[in-house]
Amino acid sequence: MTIYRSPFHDTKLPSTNAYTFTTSNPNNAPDSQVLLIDALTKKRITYGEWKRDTRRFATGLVNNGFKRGDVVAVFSFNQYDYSIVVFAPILLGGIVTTVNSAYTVPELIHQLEDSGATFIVTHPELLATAVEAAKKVGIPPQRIYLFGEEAVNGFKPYSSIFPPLSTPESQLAQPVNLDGEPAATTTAVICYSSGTTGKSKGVELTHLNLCSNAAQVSPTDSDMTPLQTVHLAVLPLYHIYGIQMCMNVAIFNASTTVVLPKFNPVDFLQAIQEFKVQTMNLVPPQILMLVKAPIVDKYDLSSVRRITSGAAPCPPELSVALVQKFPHIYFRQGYGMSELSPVSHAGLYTSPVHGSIGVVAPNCEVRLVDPETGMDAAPGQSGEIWVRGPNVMKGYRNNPKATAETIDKDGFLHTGDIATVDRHGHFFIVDRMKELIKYKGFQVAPAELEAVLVANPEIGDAAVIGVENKAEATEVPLAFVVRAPGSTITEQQVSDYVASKVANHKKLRGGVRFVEIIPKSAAGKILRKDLRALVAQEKAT
Ligand code: 4UU
Repeated sequence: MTIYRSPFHDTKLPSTNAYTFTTSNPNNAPDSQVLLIDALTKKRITYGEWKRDTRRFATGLVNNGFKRGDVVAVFSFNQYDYSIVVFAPILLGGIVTTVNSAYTVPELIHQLEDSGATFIVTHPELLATAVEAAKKVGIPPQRIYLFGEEAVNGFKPYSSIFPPLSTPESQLAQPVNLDGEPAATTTAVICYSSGTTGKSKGVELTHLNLCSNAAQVSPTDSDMTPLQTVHLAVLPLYHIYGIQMCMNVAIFNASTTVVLPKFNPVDFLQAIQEFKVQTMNLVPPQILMLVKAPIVDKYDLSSVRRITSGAAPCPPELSVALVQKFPHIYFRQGYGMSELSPVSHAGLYTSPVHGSIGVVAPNCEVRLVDPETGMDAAPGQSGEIWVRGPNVMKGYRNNPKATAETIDKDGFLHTGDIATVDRHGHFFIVDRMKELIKYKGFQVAPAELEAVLVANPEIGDAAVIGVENKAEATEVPLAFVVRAPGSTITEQQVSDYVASKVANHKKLRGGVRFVEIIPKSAAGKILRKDLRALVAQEKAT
């Protein structure tokens, strides 16, 4: 059996409370260092204020009945103080579940129910959705708090439960001691992912998972110094890529993080210029924008040193074009998965291999396995990436069956991604065998869209696959639909119907095609491969 390992030595794993790790301050940042800046309002939070307010919010939660193991749902687009709300329950040995801010009421209900959330922190713009979902799952209104400083319809800011500023530090909540084994068994974060099949599931990540992954990423970063930089958080902070890179790792390094509430090209470019941003984690469509959009030339991006792309494939032509246009930028890809906390592979900024997701992260063991035979892929051949390491999730919440289907008895997590590896250990993703579709890095689960489609009485059967949209450097979902007998539903009506039921990123941007029958295996499984082959064949002719 061939196991691929990192070119880096294993690193010491910080088996402790994730708050304790995140604030361990290896760079000796002073409390006066600016940790967070709101790109739009320019409000700032220093390192000292961040630690104090995170503990004040934790204290307020306890005063309102929060107990170890309880779950806080954070339902908001990016806020500069988002990490305060995330780390307060974590320091108490509680759990945070971060929710996609585009979610509709039913999508939010599913996550609240499945995670067992009993508190919600949301944004005034999303309050109506939060209140409706909370009512359905029985979360009382006095446990719904807001970002910002204003009360809205009787709902108060989360800071309203802080103890007074004069409270001595000794009376604020302390991080619970999870040193050793408890760090490996205590869940800190539950993020939602469809994994390799089916609908969205709760990925339970422990304190050890989070701390380990931050420590694992460090060596791949540190071929460049300094680690303390001005970092831009434009990725959604509810996604694991944002949770780890824009909060956990950024705070650990005491980087000044400029937070953008939502991505749009003008605010993004303005923030880079104004705050002299040096490092950014992005997704491929944002790289495409930097390369292609004429508006980019109006801004001074000379401060930028390092860009990582992840969450979806970045074609080599795109990253080559980026570094040709901006010769002062070092580029690499990272690869990961929510279930891997998330990073198992990362490139090295100073020796880029375009098109590669990088080398294996320290403390990870990787296999490439032929999905047909279950044996090692032959040298030079592609195989499914299997990963074992301290960053592999605890499991899917309330779902031992799905957990057992994803993590095998030897502890390897089967990613559903197909890759090759060159003789220097650079991995290249060549295909995806799982159902998942990535729209601009956001997850779209075909099974979920199929369930929405067949719930419509005008639709007899349906299947969804991802198709490439090169112009936007992304995949988009395409639906194959069998009309119910007698139905005359149109493509537009199907699209509009789906759009009315799901979050924006799940819309059928790849279109709708009517067919007579959905190809299925003898066991009734949709043969997505056949549908993909059909699209590929049409493209070729
Ligand atoms: C081709 O997308 C993520 C996590 C991404 C991430 C995080 C930190 C990347 C780099 C980094 O430094 O998680 P999920 O769970 O939303 O989606 C996981 C799936 C993978 O299984 C794979 O199919 O997203 C796809 N993916 C990629 N595909 C992730 N990164 C890449 C990549 N190239 N670089």
